[in-house]
Amino acid sequence: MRVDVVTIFGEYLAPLSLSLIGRARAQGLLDLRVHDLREHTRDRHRTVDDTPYGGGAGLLMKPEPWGEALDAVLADPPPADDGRGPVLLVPSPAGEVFTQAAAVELAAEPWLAFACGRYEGIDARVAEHYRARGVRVREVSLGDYVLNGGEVAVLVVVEAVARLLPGVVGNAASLAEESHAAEHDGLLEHPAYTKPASWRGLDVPAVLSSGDHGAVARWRREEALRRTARRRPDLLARLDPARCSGADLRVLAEEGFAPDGAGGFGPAAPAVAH
Ligand code: 97T
Repeated sequence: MRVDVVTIFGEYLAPLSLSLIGRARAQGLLDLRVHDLREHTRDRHRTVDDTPYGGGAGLLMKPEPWGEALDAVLADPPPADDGRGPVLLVPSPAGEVFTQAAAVELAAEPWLAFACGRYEGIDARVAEHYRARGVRVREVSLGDYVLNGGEVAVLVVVEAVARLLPGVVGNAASLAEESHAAEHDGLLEHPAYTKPASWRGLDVPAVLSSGDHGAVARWRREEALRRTARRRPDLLARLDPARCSGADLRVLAEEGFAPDGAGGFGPAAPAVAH
């Protein structure tokens, strides 16, 4: 996979030379190229930002350096380009939330390009222009918090995508990854323990040493359901009641959830006293 990143802070991407991603690059599985946006300015001060039309605090990134930089990236396709060009990812707090499903989609692409905004973002005409030229532009957010710029989002997206590429983590691991969502119904993982059996007065739950594989599986399922209900109730909207046992329904009812009539679970209607 080819990945181009345009940024004014290339040093921020140094971690992409480490660990599994660094090895994938050394092995040629990932061809990651970092480009300095300022190389595409034409003024003496290499200006990349300016004040927003309509007023307001902060600075926006000017469109002209982005046009020059992204045109240069598009003009140098990898051999694997299928003619569709890259998916252009623009980290932004106003983007679609980046999920594992998006990582799986992007891992199937031969070419990704990232535009890292700083300050308050990039002049909106840049995304509009490349969309009009047929580039598949995706504005992506890591979640509901504020960063200083897109570079950390690039670290996250590249790691999530690259580890899905054949040979990066090891085939067994990537196959397990694919079955993971389906097997666990999109629930949070149950808690996990290793040795010693007792640590600082805390014991590993006895069922995990019982040798009763059925009991272990039921305990893990219950813990996953309770954790998800308490920490990520939004995920229960996508839990199929048809895939739930009577025991599952009882656990979810204890946590205050019932089938929502729309193929998932939602807060149970409070019981009314007669
Ligand atoms: O807050 C940001 C500023 C620039 C680029 C991206 C972000 C962001 O991405 N996910 C959350 C916030």
